[in-house]
Amino acid sequence: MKTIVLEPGERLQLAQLIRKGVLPESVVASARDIVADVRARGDEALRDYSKRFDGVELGCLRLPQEVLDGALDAVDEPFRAALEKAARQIRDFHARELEQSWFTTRADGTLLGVKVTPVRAAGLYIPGGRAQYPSTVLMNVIPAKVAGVERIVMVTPPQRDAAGATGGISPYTLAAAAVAGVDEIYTVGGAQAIAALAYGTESIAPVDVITGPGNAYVAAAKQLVSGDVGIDMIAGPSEVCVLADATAEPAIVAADLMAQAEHDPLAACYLVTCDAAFAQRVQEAIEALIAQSPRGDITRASLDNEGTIVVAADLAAAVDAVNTIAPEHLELHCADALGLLGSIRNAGAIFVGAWSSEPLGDYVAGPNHTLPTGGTARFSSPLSVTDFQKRSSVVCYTPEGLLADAPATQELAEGEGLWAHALSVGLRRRLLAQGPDAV
Ligand code: HSO
Ligand code: ZN
Repeated sequence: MKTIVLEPGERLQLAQLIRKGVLPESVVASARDIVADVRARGDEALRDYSKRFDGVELGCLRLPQEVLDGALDAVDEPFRAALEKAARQIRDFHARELEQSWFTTRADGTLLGVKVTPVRAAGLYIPGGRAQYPSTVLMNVIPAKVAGVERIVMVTPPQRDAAGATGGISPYTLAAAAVAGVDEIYTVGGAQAIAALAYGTESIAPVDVITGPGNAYVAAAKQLVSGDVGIDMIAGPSEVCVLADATAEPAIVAADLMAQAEHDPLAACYLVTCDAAFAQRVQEAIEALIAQSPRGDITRASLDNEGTIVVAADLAAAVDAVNTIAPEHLELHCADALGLLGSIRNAGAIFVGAWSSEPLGDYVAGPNHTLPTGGTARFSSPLSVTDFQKRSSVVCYTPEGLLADAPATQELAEGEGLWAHALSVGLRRRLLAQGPDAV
C-alpha cells in the first residue's frame, strides 16, 4: 500500500488519489454500434452477438420456467435459509424507503399532491463468470418488488460450457432469483442484452428501468440507452475506507481492507489514521493473513495497485480526507465512532463501530449494497425503492381556487406574451361570473 503523510494543516487533495472509471472511446463506439444493430434486427442480432462474443449458439433465449421454479431445490438447505434471511431483512429495510402518494387541500378546497406509481417493468443485468453474486440479485430485485414493479426480467450471458438445464447460470444465482421473485430470465449478455431490455426484441419485451453491474461494454450501453429508459448508477470498482485509531484491532482492520481488495485487482482500499504505528501493525496483519487467502493474488494486486494509507496530523484532517475520498463504503473504527457520524459528508454506506463489518452490509444487514463509487457519493445515493417509482403531480381546482389564482396566472401569461394561456383561465373566470353564454 502506498502511504501519504499529511503535515499539520495539510489537506488530502483529490489529485493524490488514483481513480479509474472513464470508459474508453473505443468501447463506447462499439457499444453504440451493437445497440443500434439490436434496435434494427432484434433477436437475429442477439443471436449473432452471442455467437461472436460468447461462442454460444442460442436456442431459446428464455430460460425455461421449470428451471427457475426448481431453483430452490437445487441448493443446499443452509444456503437457502441464509438467502431467505437476507431477503427478509433487505425487504424490511427497503419497505421504509417506499414513497407514498400525498395530497393536501387548500382552504378554498383545491386539492394538490403527488401520485406515486411504480414503473411497470424492470430489467436486471447479472454478469457471467467470476462476478456472479446471488446477493446482487437480492439487492436489485427486492427494491423493485417493494416498489410494486409488475414484471422483473433478468439477463445474464450464456456460458460456452453451459452444461445442464441452467444455461450455465450458477445455481446460487438462480436460487436468489427465485427467492427474490424474478419473473423472466434470458441468457443474453453484453451491450446487446442492455439494448434488448431498453428497446425490446421479438423475444424480450422492453422494460422501463435497467439496473445491475456489468463490464465496460455493459456500462457504456447503459449510458447510451439512459434517457430512453431509467438506469441505476454506473458502478466503478469497489472501495472501502477505514478510519481507525489505535483502539481498533489491527487484524480486524486488515481483514476489512482485504474483504474489499479480494473483489477485484482494481478495488480500492484506504486506511485513514492519525497513528503511523497503528498503520504499520495493520500492514503486518495483512501480510500474515494474505498467505492464507485463496484469493491472495487478487487481494495483493488490489492492495499494491490501489491501496492507500493516509496518515493525518489530527482527527479533523482525517475526517476531511475521508470526505475527499467520498468512498463507497466507510468504516468508523474509532473510540467515539458514533460521535463522528455528523461530520461525515460523503460516503455511500457508513459502518459505525468495531462490530459493523462491511460484509454484513454486503449480504444481510438490510441496506442496499449497490452504492455510489469513484467519488460519486458527493452527489448520489444507494440504489433504493425510489429508483423504481416515479411521481406525478396532481392539481384539482375548485371554482373558488380558480378565481383566487386566475389573476396572477393571467398577469404572468401576458408578461410572457402567451395569449392562449391567459385566455384559458380568463374564459373560466367569465364562465363563473356570467354563465355559459359568456364563453
Ligand atoms: N462489496 C460489493 C458487494 C458484494 N460483496 C457482493 C459481496 N458480494 C459492492 O458493494
Ligand atoms: Zn463485498
